[in-house]
Amino acid sequence: MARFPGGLSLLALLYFAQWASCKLVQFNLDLTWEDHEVAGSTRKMILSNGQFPAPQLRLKQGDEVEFLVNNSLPFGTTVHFHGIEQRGTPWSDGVPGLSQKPIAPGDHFLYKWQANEYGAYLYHAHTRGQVDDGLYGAIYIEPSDAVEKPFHLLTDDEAELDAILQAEKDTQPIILADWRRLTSEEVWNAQVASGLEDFCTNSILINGKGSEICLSQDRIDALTSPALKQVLGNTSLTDMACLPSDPEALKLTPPGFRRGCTPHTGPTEILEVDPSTQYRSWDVSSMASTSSLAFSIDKHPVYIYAIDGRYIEPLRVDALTIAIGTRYSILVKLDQAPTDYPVRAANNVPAQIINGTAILRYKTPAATATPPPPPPTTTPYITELGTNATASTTFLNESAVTPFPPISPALTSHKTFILNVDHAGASYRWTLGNASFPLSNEDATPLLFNRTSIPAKYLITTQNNTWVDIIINMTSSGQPPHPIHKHSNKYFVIGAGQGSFTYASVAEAVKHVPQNFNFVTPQIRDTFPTPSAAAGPAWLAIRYQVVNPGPFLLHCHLQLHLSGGMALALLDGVDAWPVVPGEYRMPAVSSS
Ligand SMILES: *[C@@H]1O[C@H](CO)[C@@H](O)[C@H](O)[C@H]1NC(C)=O
Ligand SMILES: *[C@@H]1O[C@H](CO)[C@@H](O)[C@H](O)[C@H]1NC(C)=O
Ligand SMILES: *[C@@H]1O[C@H](CO)[C@@H](O)[C@H](O)[C@H]1NC(C)=O
Ligand SMILES: *[C@@H]1O[C@H](CO)[C@@H](O)[C@H](O)[C@H]1NC(C)=O
Ligand SMILES: *[C@@H]1O[C@H](CO)[C@@H](O)[C@H](O)[C@H]1NC(C)=O
Ligand SMILES: *[C@@H]1O[C@H](CO)[C@@H](O)[C@H](O)[C@H]1NC(C)=O
Ligand SMILES: *[C@@H]1O[C@H](CO)[C@@H](O)[C@H](O)[C@H]1NC(C)=O
Ligand SMILES: *[C@@H]1O[C@H](CO)[C@@H](O)[C@H](O)[C@H]1NC(C)=O
Ligand SMILES: *[C@@H]1O[C@H](CO)[C@@H](O)[C@H](O)[C@H]1NC(C)=O
Ligand SMILES: [Cu+2]
Repeated sequence: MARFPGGLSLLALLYFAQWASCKLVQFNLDLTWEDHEVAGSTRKMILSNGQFPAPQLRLKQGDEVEFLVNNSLPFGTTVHFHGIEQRGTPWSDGVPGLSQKPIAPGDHFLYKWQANEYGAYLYHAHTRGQVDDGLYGAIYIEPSDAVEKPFHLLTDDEAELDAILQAEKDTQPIILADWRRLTSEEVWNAQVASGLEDFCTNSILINGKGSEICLSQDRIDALTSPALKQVLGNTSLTDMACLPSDPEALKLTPPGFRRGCTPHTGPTEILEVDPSTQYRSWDVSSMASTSSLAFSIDKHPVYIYAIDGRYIEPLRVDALTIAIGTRYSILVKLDQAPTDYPVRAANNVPAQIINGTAILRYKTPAATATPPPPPPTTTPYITELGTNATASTTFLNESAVTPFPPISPALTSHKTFILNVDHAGASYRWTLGNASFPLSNEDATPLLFNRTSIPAKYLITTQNNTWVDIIINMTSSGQPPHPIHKHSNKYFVIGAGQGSFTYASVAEAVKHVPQNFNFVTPQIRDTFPTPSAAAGPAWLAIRYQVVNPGPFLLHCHLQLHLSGGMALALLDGVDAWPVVPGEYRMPAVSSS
């Protein structure tokens, strides 16, 4: 097997000689648990082929993938391919208790799937909180030549179109994230001990790079909104600029849990661009644990042309919110003075004030040995709170997104599930539906092999080739937007609203609040944030067609909420349940 620098082992073979474009792509991921420095401080974390973030997987639509995970971690793990449909390969979805047993330490697992769809995806750990320990990387699937592109809606100038097409071909990932000095298990144990939820992090990372910045208490107080000050009463945000908590409970947690900022300087991501190419494309995604990140590049509005790996009618905005698990493919016009520009990511939920920056750097001709000009003092589009910094900043309005081409879902559905979301007993435990999905379900015999190995209250059962409505019903106030991720095929975002969802079905709701629904050009997503339920109840309605029998998880992608139980297993197409190939039966179900 060919070994490339960086430990990436990738071998591409012609799969069938007669299908020149249909290749077999082999990818090896060696996982190790090591001391590594991120954002200026060293902790134990997961490295993938010695790297963080994990190496990018680049494919062409139609490729067959063999992804070998070699687990040298001291604990079991799995890898999930976020947004990949796994059409006909539910055993490769990477969810313990649903599609496989955790890969034991020292063991390996071969995931095999086909890249049916084009666009920007991710892969990440899907066992316990391990995504927060650094196991995530980008996937890009170049569209097949038959896919129609929306760029003629931006320009009809042939040269400019060529530059855009080339930029798309050269697209690169920008993965936003947050990072803690505590490991995911330290966070989990502290939550269990204290009953508190740890929605605070130490730094915001852009492609794995960032610093831990400690603001002065004066600065924190100045940034605290009047509304929040009212709630805080005579207390203030902590030195990590986080909501404070019961001091007695906090004693049961280590420093770094909501308080205990210690400044550390780490590297800054430099995104170098060559202005002679006219355009650059990035797939901006978030693998944050808890932060909701507003994103912008000073002096460079962005043209969003795809979301969650599907084209849209391009939209020009100054800033957008990247919810956890979502991917926004953007074009940036390189028409500014050739110097450095801040790329900003700022948390926009009130639980914590935290941000990070990268640098967009115009490459200057190699011949000129002159030092780069000083960074310009540009006016940011967004503030440290992720809000508009000027009256004219335009933010992406998700309701204005039109898929390209638009697809209408069925106008009626066969089944409706209303899933209530609320706290469950402790502030770190959550419900989705009638129950709070326990982490112990990850140790069950995978549902793929036994559909009753997990109690029915944690499951939804559907028939193949039917249409299903799911209402995420946030029944209490004080909840942030929940980025709802569905495994396997995408769903249509047909409605959303503030207030109580008091209807029995979408059809009934449409009679009362038709303005809250869109059946003509709904977004087609695998991850979409619910409206904020900060001030009171709110709801999100999604509709999907069951086409791929198997057990697939539906969950909030805030890691704390997922570990805290905001998840349900969809037993899709129980009438056409898959027969698992022999190679996946063992050792997947060898124990228990
Ligand atoms: C897995 O990792 C171990 C330890 O690093 C190594 O000995 C083994 O060759 C690796 N296996 C594969 C299939 O890469
Ligand atoms: C802050 O308010 C709490 C209750 O609202 C009160 O018990 C406490 O004494 C106050 N502390 C100070 C320093 O005023
Ligand atoms: C956060 O944003 C402020 C203002 O936009 C900026 O000065 C600061 O450098 C940012 N912090 C980090 C860690 O990038
Ligand atoms: C942000 O936008 C709002 C609504 O358009 C506006 O009222 C506000 O003044 C803007 N903020 C700044 C700092 O300009
Ligand atoms: C968002 O877009 C929708 C649909 O175009 C429009 O009705 C709505 O007014 C927009 N919202 C804002 C805040 O601009
Ligand atoms: C929740 O419980 C109600 C009442 O027993 C039942 O009708 C509903 O189907 C349950 N929901 C789920 C998702 O299991
Ligand atoms: C499936 O799991 C349930 C619950 O653990 C168990 O009672 C049942 O015997 C299992 N079925 C098979 C076929 O193993
Ligand atoms: C949805 O939530 C509202 C509260 O916001 C509640 O009144 C309603 O009963 C819930 N719907 C169901 C089906 O539980
Ligand atoms: C499930 O339904 C889809 C959509 O009709 C169909 O394409 C697929 O073949 C069905 N799967 C099985 C296993 O019957
Ligand atoms: Cu959530």
